[in-house]
Amino acid sequence: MKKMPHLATVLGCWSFLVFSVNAALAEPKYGKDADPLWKKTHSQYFKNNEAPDFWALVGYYLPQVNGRACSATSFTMVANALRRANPYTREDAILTVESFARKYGTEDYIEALFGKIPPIASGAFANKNLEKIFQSAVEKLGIAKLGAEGAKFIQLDAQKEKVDWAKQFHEALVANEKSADDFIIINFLQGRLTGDPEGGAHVAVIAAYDAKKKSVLVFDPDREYYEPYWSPEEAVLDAIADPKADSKGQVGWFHIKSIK
Ligand SMILES: [Ca+2]
Repeated sequence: MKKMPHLATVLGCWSFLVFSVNAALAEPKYGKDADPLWKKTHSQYFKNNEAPDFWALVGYYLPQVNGRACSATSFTMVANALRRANPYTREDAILTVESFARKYGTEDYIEALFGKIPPIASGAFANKNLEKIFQSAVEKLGIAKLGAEGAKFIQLDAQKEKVDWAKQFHEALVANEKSADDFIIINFLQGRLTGDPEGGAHVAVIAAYDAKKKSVLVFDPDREYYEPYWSPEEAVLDAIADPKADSKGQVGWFHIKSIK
């Protein structure tokens, strides 16, 4: 995440003002809970598993276009992956973050993404609002006939114990790994995984689940600073459940799926 002076907002990708700190430059880029893909720490996973989500997503792995666009970028990747088998013509364009937002976003969402005024008070990036936008988009894109079935925000129940959350998240990962007809987009505290204390509230796509190592491959759209990284399942849940991951206490993940 980063070091541009960014009027971060609890409603954007990053949750606080960030400025360059020279001392931080001596720290390694990745902490103990993030292994970048190039290290091949999970090479056996790719030898022994189909990795359906990874192969469907990798061609559409996008960088976020600004500090507010992590959720829009993550959804755009997923939408393209779910539309991959469409009978495209030469004239058909692949969805970009901007075309997704302008075609399927609401006026306040577009303003929150690209406008001059930071989206502090609009609520445009609240998870329940994003859920509505994603639901509308999957329906209009032909991904799901009923958008509400194609895009859901799975909110962790605050009344339940962490052990229940762990079970719920594990079951979601196992089910999601079975096919590229569905994807999980997580709302999480980025620094909990990368080790960078400046990494605030963020959104990314899960590209794979290594059940043997209980590890999650995160396609982080913050590509100016990160490549895909593997993180322990338990750490990813911690990052999702952290109260700082969402200003309204709506912690959880999005489940986007194709329903024909
Ligand atoms: Ca899947």
